[in-house]
Amino acid sequence: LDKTIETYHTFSPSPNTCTSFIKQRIDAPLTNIWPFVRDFANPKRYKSFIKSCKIRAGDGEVIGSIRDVAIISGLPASSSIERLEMLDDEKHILSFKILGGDHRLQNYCSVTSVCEFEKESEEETRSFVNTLVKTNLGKLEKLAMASLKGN
Ligand code: A8S
Repeated sequence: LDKTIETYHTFSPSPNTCTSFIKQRIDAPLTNIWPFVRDFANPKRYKSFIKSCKIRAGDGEVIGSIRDVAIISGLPASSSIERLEMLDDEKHILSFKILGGDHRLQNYCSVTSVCEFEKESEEETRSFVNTLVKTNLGKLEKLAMASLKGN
């Protein structure tokens, strides 16, 4: 993970540009996440602000593919032209650059990567104990209800 971040999410600072980095934890296997991220032709599947998208060059998988994205109203933008820079199904990285369009971002480059985490042992311990205690409490409820009817 750290290596991926260092290699693909770090940029040498150029003057007058800024960078940002966001992490999102998703409690689902990588196989349920990566298909959405890798689908350069259909960004609308998980991006909320997109109205529509058309592939203008390439097939959406070959590097250099270009998409025309239409943005929903209410934002200071109406369109974006984006070029696929990297699509790595082994490392699970997708990257694109904005070539143009009607918006205020200049020189924008996006890198999205997906990586799987070990379930933390604290979480595993908690969920193990919770299963046992919930089973016991379920039995306690049944006992109490039976005793209620018996009275
Ligand atoms: C992405 C990330 C961004 C997309 C932005 C930041 C954009 O599509 C929207 C509004 C804008 O003003 C710029 O991964 C632009 O898509 C929703 C049109 C590029």
